[in-house]
Amino acid sequence: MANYEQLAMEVLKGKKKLVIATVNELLAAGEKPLDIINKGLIVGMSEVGVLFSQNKMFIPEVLMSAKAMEEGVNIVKPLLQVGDMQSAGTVLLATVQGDLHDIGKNLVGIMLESNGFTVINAGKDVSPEAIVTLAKEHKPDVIGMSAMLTTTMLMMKDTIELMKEEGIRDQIKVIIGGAPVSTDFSNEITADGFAPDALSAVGLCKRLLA
Ligand code: B12
Repeated sequence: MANYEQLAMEVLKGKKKLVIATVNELLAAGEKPLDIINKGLIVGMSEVGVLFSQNKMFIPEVLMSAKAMEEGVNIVKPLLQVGDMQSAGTVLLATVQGDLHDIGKNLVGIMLESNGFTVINAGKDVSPEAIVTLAKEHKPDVIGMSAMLTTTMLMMKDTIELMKEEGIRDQIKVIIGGAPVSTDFSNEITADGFAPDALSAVGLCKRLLA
């Protein structure tokens, strides 16, 4: 019988095919899609983070884990979506310029979508200019920026400054997330809020749009 520990271990070891098989087994056994993400896939990826910081795992292995995680997420993602429910709001998500980390940001997107938000995922390495252009085009209620590097988190500030210059800051809430950022940093750069994980990101968006 497949279980969550096994799934986490398969993500950690970057075993794409096994992850796919285990996710399917868990679904067949009636496990909830959200639990598969939170109790299995994320647990494995968090352990990757720990081992990577201790130099016990290296980039090629991390990429294999990331790929395995993505395959698992791709299976459960369609099952999370809420059909024709009226949109709770539109969120434009982007990983900031210079930053290629997108796993966490994509999870935030999935969680928002499964809670009725419309998500425009602008991808990774997105410049302040590109974010502002997309914002003018799609008129989102919220812009969510992700950064995982201490060197790229300042791009969030640049983006907010550009939004002010272009006159769109007042109409759009800005939230931030990612390992190096915090509520203090959010206040410092005059964002509207920080959330430490995908689930709290949903709560934050709901509060800001209430
Ligand atoms: C996977 C990974 C990679 C992968 C990324 C693959 C991908 N497609 O994303 C690869 C191998 C490409 C990579 C590359 C690099 N990485 Co890297 N990477 C990681 C690692 C191990 C895991 C990140 C991850 O996916 N975590 C799992 C997800 C689920 O968690 P999360 O990202 O934190 O997201 C959650 C929250 O933060 C929040 N959240 C995230 N975004 C947002 C956005 C909003 C709006 C909100 C509200 C919330 C929110 O919700 C998410 C879900 O709950 C971290 C270690 C760590 N401890 O984080 C290092 C880490 C981030 N990387 C690091 C480094 C140094 C690098 C490299 C420079 C390495 C190198 N020498 O080349 C490059 C940089 C590449 C670049 N230009 O971006 C450092 C950063 C150090 C620093 N302080 O700046 C870390 C912390 C590792 C370490 N301890 O040294 N990396």
